[in-house]
Amino acid sequence: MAYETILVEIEDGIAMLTLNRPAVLNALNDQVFSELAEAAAKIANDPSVRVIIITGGEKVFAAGADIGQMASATAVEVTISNRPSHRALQIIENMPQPVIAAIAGYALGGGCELTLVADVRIAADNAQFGLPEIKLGILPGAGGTQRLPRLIGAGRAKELIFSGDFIKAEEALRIGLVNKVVPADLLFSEAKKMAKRFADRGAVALRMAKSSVNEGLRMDLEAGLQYEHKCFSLLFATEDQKEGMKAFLEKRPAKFLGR
Ligand code: CO8
Repeated sequence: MAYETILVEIEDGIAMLTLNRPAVLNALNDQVFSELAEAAAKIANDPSVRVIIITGGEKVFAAGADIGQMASATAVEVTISNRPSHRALQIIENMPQPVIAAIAGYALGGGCELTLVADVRIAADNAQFGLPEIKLGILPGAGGTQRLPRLIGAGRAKELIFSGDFIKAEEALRIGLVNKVVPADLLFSEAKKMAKRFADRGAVALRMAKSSVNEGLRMDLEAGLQYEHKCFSLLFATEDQKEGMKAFLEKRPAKFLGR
């Protein structure tokens, strides 16, 4: 399928999803969310893709949901039009492969919320984050009031949500909103370097590790530990586990086949 608002490139097992509405700073409308959902669902089922990078390109990640589309919406329309965004974010969050968000420039509102469904966030030193919805008389309704407190704690999340203020990349790093800040011109090479590091690991163990963390966060500790133990035990049925441990004992790099 040809997409109009996103670009999809797959190379060496790494899929790059790029938001592509530069004239409106990659504002996220229903079409973007629908195309993201479609592309992500396809990639999730593609065993040749080991890692996904989501970006908005070199200048901006995304300045939020499309205010033009939302401005005159009724509550009923929003209930319905919310579906593409929620569907897209849910699909991306549940992709079996690791997802890295590579963020340059503004990541605001729904743009910031999109970064929250990635597993890892790398920010360019020119990145700015914020949830300015409160200044529009709404709230961060694409997971911002739920995923952000789980990531950085309720106090810091509430400060961002209540003020609508923007924070710079270094502050985002300090509060744990991003994993890493890199010079802007190195953003994509650093994201690809990290993607390659993940891709070199055993694919089944990677998927199980992601599932163990994500599912565990939805459970209480006891249930999470049991889930982790099931994932751990299951990996002993893989060739990769045999190879990984054999390679260690033979003092050579492991060659994982993803099975
Ligand atoms: N929606 C639509 N258009 C936008 C958006 C947006 N979120 N952001 C920027 N644009 C457009 C501008 O209107 C402008 O268009 P034009 O050239 O035709 O006038 C163009 O992009 C460039 O923007 P600016 O001229 O404003 O650029 P500046 O560099 O001066 O300012 C800012 C950049 C600070 C990012 C500024 O554009 C801004 O404040 N944007 C809005 C940020 C915002 O409030 N985001 C939150 C939106 S609400 C939201 O995300 C809710 C998510 C939850 C709901 C999910 C369900 C759908």
